[in-house]
Amino acid sequence: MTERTFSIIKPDAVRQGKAGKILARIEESGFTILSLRMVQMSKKNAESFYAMHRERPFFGSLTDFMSSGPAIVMVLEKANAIADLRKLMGATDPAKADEKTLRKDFATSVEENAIHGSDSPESAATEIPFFFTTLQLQV
Ligand code: FUP
Repeated sequence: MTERTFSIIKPDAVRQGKAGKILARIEESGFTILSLRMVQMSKKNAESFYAMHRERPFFGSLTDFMSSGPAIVMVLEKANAIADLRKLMGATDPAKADEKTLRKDFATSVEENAIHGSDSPESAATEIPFFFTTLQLQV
């Protein structure tokens, strides 16, 4: 069944000029880019996006980082998109990520880890409309 997921190429990867290579790997893995744009989140935007982590010790640092520069937000489509993107991304900590995953190849630390991908259908269903309107998803 075709499925949609939400992804962010994070500010570290955009700053380091890795966005093109990451997008190419995503496309080569069979995802269709349904909608995409560059956005610089405010600290408040990042705090609402990561609200589920607000009690965690890294929340302040994570939201500073996520609002530190432009990111690329996108909606991707393919069969099994949510699980397959998580597989392509690799573990949260790049030191633990498998070979040939995006985080192994492009992330620098557990915080500056290059890419976000929805972790469940429920997350995708809230994350997609956080950034994209229905109109922006009509292709
Ligand atoms: P993931 O789903 O792999 O992005 O990981 P989590 O949802 O567990 O964490 C969300 C983001 O918080 C990670 F992408 C990076 C950040 N984070 C830290 O900065 N430090 C940690 O110890 C864990 C996560």
